[in-house]
Amino acid sequence: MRPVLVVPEDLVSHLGSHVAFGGEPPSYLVASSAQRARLARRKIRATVGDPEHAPSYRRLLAKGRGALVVAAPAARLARVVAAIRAGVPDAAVLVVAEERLRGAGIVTVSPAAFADRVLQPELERACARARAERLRTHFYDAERVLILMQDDPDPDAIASALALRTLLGRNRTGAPICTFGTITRPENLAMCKILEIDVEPITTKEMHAFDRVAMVDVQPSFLEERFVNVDLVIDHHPIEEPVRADIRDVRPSYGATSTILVEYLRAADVKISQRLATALLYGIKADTLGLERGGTKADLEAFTYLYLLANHNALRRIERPELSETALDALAAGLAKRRIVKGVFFSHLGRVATVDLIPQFADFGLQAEGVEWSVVSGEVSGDLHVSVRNVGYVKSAGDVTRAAFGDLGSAGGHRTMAKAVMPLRDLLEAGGETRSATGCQERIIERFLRALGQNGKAH
Ligand SMILES: [Mn+2]
Repeated sequence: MRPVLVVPEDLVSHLGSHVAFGGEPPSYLVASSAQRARLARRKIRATVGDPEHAPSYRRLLAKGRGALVVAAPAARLARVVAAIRAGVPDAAVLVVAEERLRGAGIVTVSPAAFADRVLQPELERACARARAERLRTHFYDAERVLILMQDDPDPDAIASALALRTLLGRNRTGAPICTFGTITRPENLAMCKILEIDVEPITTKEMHAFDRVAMVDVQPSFLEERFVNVDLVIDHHPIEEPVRADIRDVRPSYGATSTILVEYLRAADVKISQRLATALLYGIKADTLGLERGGTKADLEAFTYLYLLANHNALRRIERPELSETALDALAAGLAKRRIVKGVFFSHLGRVATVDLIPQFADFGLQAEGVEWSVVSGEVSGDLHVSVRNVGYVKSAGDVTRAAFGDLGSAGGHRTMAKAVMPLRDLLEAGGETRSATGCQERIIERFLRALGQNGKAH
């Protein structure tokens, strides 16, 4: 059904035939036939009638119940709405006015909301476009651009680097993605492998072969190396030392650097491939723990946009690495030795080949019936690694883990995930036990439950 706009002529001339609702241009209710003729010349449909007269609306909506959009001067508004209510009591009415109008079936939208919801986002897009242009111009004539990340690049950094390279319209040769360190976490290695992203190691010496340097998800002061000139820094970490770079875009309120890059790409109308979308989505997911930590409206919007473009199969493969036969055996043994005490799933895996099995099994432990916490441990070259997970509505995992193991080594984390690493011998000696797997499990249970009690009850 065609919506009807009830508006004084000045607004009609502004809206004209440019507005459409659900693809259908509206018709107008105007006061005189001269007005209607003027509109007709511009191919705008209009009906003549008195907007303060109820029968006008009965005639207008005789063939069906269309919606009415009312934008009358404040002085006449109450009379117009009263006439509408008398003429077509059940019609949907949208009023454009500063003040909210009371009444059944009446929705008010203010001109301020128009500025807020329509103009503001477009204004931001215009600014982002200008920034993107400036950035691209700065790198335009460079032969080789170095895209630099932190020493153990995480998914947000890797995705941001790939996005920057795309924004600059370059390839691996023209803008390699580099780190002074190396990628260590298995998920991050899986990300690079599955999405075919080449991260290259670099030395300070090799750095001089580049004529431009860009940093993503890191700032010059976070790295040990000293830089003569940095061209660009895009990051979301808090600024500790003034950022020295020709172009700086640091937004500590953002959950991920990937979100900033998505804004650039969208503003510059750069096509985001499925591979890039998958990387960026994973970057935001990893840095915000699936939007649970530090995620803002901007992150949510970028996330929603990428979600439709990403390859979710690839994402699953990155997040859930394949398990080898050895890993399955270790998990089977861990399951057999599990202890569930006071809603906490405990399992000590003993010696494990790779450390990533421990957090993976900790995630799994949380699925046990009636369990709110999962504490999984394992030994890797003399160190005891403990991974802690919880359901989210209980005490902070970071706090409890620190209280339980902080005196023996590094321990901490976030609300739902935490980890601790300590020399195995220290744990056993602190309890006066001999070196045995059972002793280790018992020590962990005892320490963890004590810390949980001190730190408040579950719920
Ligand atoms: Mn980040």
